[in-house]
Amino acid sequence: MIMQTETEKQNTERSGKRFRLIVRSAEEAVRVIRDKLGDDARVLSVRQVGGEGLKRFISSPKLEVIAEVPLDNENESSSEMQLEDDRIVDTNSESDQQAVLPSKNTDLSEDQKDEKANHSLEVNSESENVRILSKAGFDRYLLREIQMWPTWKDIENKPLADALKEITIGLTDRFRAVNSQPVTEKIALIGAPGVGKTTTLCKLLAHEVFMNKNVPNVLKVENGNPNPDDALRIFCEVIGVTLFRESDSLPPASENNPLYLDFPGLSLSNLDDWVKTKDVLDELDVQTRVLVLHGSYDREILLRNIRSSKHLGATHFAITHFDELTNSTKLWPIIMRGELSPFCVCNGQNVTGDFSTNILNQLISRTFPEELYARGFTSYQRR
Ligand SMILES: Nc1nc2c(ncn2[C@@H]2O[C@H](COP(=O)(O)OP(=O)(O)OP(=O)(O)O)[C@@H](O)[C@H]2O)c(=O)[nH]1
Ligand SMILES: [Mg+2]
Repeated sequence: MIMQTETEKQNTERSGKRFRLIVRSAEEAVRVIRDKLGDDARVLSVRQVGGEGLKRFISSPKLEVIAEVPLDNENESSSEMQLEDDRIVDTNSESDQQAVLPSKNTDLSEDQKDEKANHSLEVNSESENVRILSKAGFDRYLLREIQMWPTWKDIENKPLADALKEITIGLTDRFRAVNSQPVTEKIALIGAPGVGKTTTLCKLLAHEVFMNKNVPNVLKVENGNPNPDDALRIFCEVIGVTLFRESDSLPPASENNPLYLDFPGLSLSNLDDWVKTKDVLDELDVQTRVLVLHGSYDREILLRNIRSSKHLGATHFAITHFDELTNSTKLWPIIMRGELSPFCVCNGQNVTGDFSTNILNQLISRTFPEELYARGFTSYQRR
């Protein structure tokens, strides 16, 4: 990592001994300079250096730092350090950290202060997996949660392929630990306007009719708000399902005659609507209250939806527009809070398909981009 160049050697006599460091981040530079060159070393320049050829596309630039140690402060370990550092250069070839080097007086955390200089390699490989994941678009909240797992210390030092595997196992275990409430024969789809409630309902109906060979019924609830039903009405006609607008004439719901309820959108800015909906659901004795979440909404909005849904006693969640997500990582931390049980994931506009109740599979298959698996695989081949 630290190499003395010819030019730098020539400058030695004049002002001190100069070193060139190729590091991945500002933090690493500060640590290496302090640990290996001493407190009096001073930074002369910082420059970003990129990867070569194809590597440019998968690795981000490193930082090249020129530091100088005053002559009287030079210690004998500098030459020993050289051998060791050559090894580090060989091992660490990629980085995505782009930071500006802080001054050598930058405050270091207690952890950093305790680190031994020779430990920097482990620390770098630890952050390498994190960097690769964040660069691949991994949700930062999920990343933070994973870093708090008791197994993280193991995972962070593993080769990428093994780390991905361990993360998958960790996520699967946690997903399975999430409380899963049973689905009853009356199922209401509720949520904010336009999130895909009616589309999801149609998908569920088609599944009931064609796959489960059941005879479902539908109740369209107005609840004081208009709930246009053209598409739903036509769809019900096409698949032979009866659409009710009043609850009085409803046949009793049973396992083979489940009742699905379609509600108008509930505004996040009007909690009263959510509370009123709870009364309707209670009155109709609907136990399964599925909050429909638009998968493309950002974390804060999704959490707000979940909070609002508490006012109507939501039990499950369905995620729509899953097809529009670049990956599923944003959803993991929300799901792992365990406030609602998983119901289904919707993957498109096709009302006779594009949905799955195997949420775990859906989430896992969209957690890591292909590119990461490919990289993990390459790291195996190199071993
Ligand atoms: N890409 C994609 N589009 C979807 C998905 N689910 C629903 N949509 C589309 O989202 C739009 C709104 O869907 P609706 O089912 O009418 O939504 P809603 O929640 O019933 O809307 P309101 O009843 O008006 O509150 C439609 O254009 C659907 O085709 C999905 O999983 N993926
Ligand atoms: Mg609707």
